[in-house]
Amino acid sequence: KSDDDGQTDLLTKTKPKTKRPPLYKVLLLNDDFTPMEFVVHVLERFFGLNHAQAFEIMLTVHKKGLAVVGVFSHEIAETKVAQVMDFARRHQHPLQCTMEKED
Ligand code: TYC
Repeated sequence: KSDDDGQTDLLTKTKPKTKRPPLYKVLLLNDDFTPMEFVVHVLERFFGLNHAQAFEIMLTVHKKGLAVVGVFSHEIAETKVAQVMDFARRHQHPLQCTMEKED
């Protein structure tokens, strides 16, 4: 073999480390005041969910206290959180949205 460098499989090889950027979960938190229809609208508008998917996730947040609404790169997750927080604030709803690094 012409490309044999003399190394054998018994010797340590350096792993080609092509490491992927970390992903972030975007979480929606429950509260007692934000109207359910507003949350459904947020999920349709900023997360591209259809009405049925949006309603289902809204109900999960309402019942469990929070839910993951999507997983994104750091930059996209930050943008989603900012868009939701700004939209909620402008409509004077206390809806909270946050992000968390995926394990
Ligand atoms: N708990 C709210 C209500 O009963 C509805 C709600 C759902 C609020 C999801 C926030 O992230 C949320 N009106």
